[in-house]
Amino acid sequence: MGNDDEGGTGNDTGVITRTKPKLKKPSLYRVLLLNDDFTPMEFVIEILARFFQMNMEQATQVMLHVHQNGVGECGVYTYEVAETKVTQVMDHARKHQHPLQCVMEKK
Ligand code: TYC
Repeated sequence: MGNDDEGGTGNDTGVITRTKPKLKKPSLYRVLLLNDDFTPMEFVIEILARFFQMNMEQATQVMLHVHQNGVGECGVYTYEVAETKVTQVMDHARKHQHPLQCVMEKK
């Protein structure tokens, strides 16, 4: 009884009638920006617009949140996308010699 390959109807007919694919949802990761005393506000706004598709108003709000609270969320992504965002931000910041830090954390 209770064939795992049957659908969720509870009718144990022995007929395989899966309607619900057993797909695991991917884990999600927050990409966070950390405050520092040196990276210019305009540079952070530009990063948020360029790599996180924010408009100027959103980018300014998030930048100010990080400036005032020490940390803030840029977006939530699957592992590889989050990792790519972190790398893009860190590479861009280093290229311009700013100490900006970007990290990811599991939700
Ligand atoms: N604190 C910075 C300044 O006063 C601005 C800043 C905001 C830096 C957000 C980093 O993630 C950051 N110039």
